[in-house]
Amino acid sequence: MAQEVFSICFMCTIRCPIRVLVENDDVKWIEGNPHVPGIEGALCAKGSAGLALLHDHERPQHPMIRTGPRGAGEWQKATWNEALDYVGDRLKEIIKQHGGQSVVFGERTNLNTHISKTFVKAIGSPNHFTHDALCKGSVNTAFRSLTGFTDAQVGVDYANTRYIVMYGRNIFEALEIKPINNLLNAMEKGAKLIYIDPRVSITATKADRYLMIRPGADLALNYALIHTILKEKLYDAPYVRRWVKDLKELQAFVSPYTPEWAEAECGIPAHEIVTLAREAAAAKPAVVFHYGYRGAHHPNEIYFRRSLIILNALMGSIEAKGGIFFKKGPKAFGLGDIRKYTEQELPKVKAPRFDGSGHDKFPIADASHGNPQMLAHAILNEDPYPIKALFANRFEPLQSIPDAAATRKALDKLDLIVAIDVNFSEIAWYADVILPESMYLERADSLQLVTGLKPQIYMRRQAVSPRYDTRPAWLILKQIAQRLDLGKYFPYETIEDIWNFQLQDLGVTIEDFAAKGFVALTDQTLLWDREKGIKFKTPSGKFELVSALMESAGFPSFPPYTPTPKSDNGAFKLMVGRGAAHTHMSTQNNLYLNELAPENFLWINTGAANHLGIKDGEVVEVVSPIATARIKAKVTDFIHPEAVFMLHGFGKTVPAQTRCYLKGASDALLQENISDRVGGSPCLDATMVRVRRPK
Ligand SMILES: Nc1nc2c(c(=O)[nH]1)N[C@H]1C(S)=C(S)[C@@H](COP(=O)(O)OP(=O)(O)OC[C@H]3O[C@@H](n4cnc5c(=O)[nH]c(N)nc54)[C@H](O)[C@@H]3O)O[C@H]1N2
Ligand SMILES: Nc1nc2c(c(=O)[nH]1)N[C@H]1C(S)=C(S)[C@@H](COP(=O)(O)OP(=O)(O)OC[C@H]3O[C@@H](n4cnc5c(=O)[nH]c(N)nc54)[C@H](O)[C@@H]3O)O[C@H]1N2
Ligand code: SF4
Ligand SMILES: [Mo]
Repeated sequence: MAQEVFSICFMCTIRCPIRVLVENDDVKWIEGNPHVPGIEGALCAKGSAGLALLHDHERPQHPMIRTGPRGAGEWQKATWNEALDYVGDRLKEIIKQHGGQSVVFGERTNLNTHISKTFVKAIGSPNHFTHDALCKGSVNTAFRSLTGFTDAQVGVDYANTRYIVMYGRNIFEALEIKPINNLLNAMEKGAKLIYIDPRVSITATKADRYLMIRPGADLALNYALIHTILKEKLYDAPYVRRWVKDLKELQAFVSPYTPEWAEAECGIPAHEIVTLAREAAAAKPAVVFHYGYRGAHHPNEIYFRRSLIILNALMGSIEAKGGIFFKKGPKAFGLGDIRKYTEQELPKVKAPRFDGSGHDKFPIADASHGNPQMLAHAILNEDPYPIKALFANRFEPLQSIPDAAATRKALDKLDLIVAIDVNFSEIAWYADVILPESMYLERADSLQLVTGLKPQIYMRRQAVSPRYDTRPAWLILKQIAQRLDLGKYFPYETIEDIWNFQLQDLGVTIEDFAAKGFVALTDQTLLWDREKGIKFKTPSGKFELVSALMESAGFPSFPPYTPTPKSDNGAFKLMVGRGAAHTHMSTQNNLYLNELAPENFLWINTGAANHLGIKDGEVVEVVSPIATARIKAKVTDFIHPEAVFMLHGFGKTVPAQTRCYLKGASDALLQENISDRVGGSPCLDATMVRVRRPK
């Protein structure tokens, strides 16, 4: 008889709840947790391919210590004691000679991040960073500048929306199951989806209206929308009067930005812009101008994200049913909070961060996440001090940070690189030590608090025993800390110890998760009172158009619009993104997913391709200011003539990953490392490239 285990998927960081059927310590079936509304059994292709990762012999099977030059693939198989001693000994030496700040620890935010942060503080380093700035740093700063909340504290009420506008938020490919199901239900009930992208993505094909925009010109469109909304008084007047500060300044600022002006800049006809403003206003406040994640990463990104959030405020949709809302945690319902190990008394760290986050280089970026795009600069220039060791835990600096060649060069300067990974990623292959983590079906992790209109807690339970000699990261970090005599900061032996600690203030027990895999902390939905109760966390307590946060750092809230330069003959904006079959750069070697999408292609407009003599399917060279790559062309009418597009995550160089080895091209190699210094994100869609037939 198969046994049912409720857990949490980790084929990507959306972390959908799953139900796993296990027989004889092997996984027979994975599906979405049927008890969770919005999930109800659904799983994406990547989630199903968790089975292939479990059984993959092309992943690290035991700890490994490098014996040859970095990246040469010469390894010595090690026991856990040998590998952990190796890391412990080197770390002790480095900290003694160069101080704790010389150690940088990067990870994709995960359920055990409170343990990683404890580890970094315990060794005396300020240098924990997450992927966040690379993903949505400027969204985060934009929200803080206007509302005082981070983007992570904001959600979209897809289920009840009546009108949703997405700018490169390619939700049906760069997917999240629950939001998609809720959105599809809303669309069945009549909600309208408007999609704006220089490329006809799958989401464009499902939209009620698709608008092809010039790459990088979304801000012009939004200023014209705001212009129209203010001029025609289409906004939610009582809401705006009550909550929105500095409307007059906004009005004066947008007055020159007419729909006709925007048409010339962004290519969307003026009458379409006016229609969009009027249609959205007719559905208010159940309207969403989606603030997005990744589409449209350009140097003006902070102002683009701000303009999107401002459109929501004008529609009165912030804290409205069918709009966007501030997520509520257990405290909002008068309950205790989930505990974290970072709450304990930890050594005080005086050194500034290595990346200038929240400091000189990115004064208003969120320093609790950092700015990983500064990694190569900090190492190569010893700015602000020498960096000697890097931990990459569930993070891939060689593919997730622009200008991979610079990153690789910087890594050569380090004394120690430790990779904690489930794959032979580029960084694992370049590391000194690989500490293989058990994959998610083989391990349990810290609990997940999902805040929202109804907060819930989810549990990742171990479904089967590890196939190979691997361990969970929460144990690996404790065992390294013990070798540095810092074990006292990790007061647990088992996952149950961690769970009991996390739950102690909540009146919930481990047993409560048995029936459905999660615990709902309330059955109430909480939206704040739109007349009296919205608790903006800005100095004024209002939605601040002129932002105290930005102005205090010397950044204007409304600088004049800078036009996007016209691409000349043969130069294109390189846009990147995700497809439904892969997670970033983690899954290209997965047996099932590799079959679905074995390589990436360069989308190029038919007219532009004809002009350059490029044929569909032919291998072309993409030349950026810093690198050249070869990739097959996909010649299509479905992309703007000023842009080319490729999927992120290909062009891998690790021979141990035989299925994806040298397939397609790596975007990180081609992208220049330019940042939006106000918002904090690198501009991943802003590199200009030329395309040519190979000589
Ligand atoms: N299958 C899958 N799903 C995922 C993930 C995954 O790895 N795989 N990752 C998750 C994560 S971490 C994230 S951040 C989200 C990302 O979710 P999205 O941000 O929706 O995803 P991207 O694939 O980056 O989509 C970028 C889109 O922006 C468009 N774009 C580029 N430049 C411009 C521009 O100037 N203007 C406009 N309007 N559009 C532009 C591109 O053509 C592309 O279609 O997806 C999440 N879901
Ligand atoms: N050039 C370029 N850079 C980008 C992007 C882009 O489109 N182009 N997108 C940006 C975005 S939106 C994001 S969110 C980030 C994502 O950046 P990353 O977080 O670096 O990417 P992921 O693919 O999510 O996974 C990183 C690593 O985690 C490993 N991994 C997977 N599962 C586990 C596990 O259970 N345990 C451990 N220890 N390791 C595991 C994978 O093998 C991989 O090496 O990249 C950003 N950077
Ligand atoms: S979106 Fe797919 S891969 Fe990501 S957590 Fe959900 S089921 Fe897993
Ligand atoms: Mo992301």
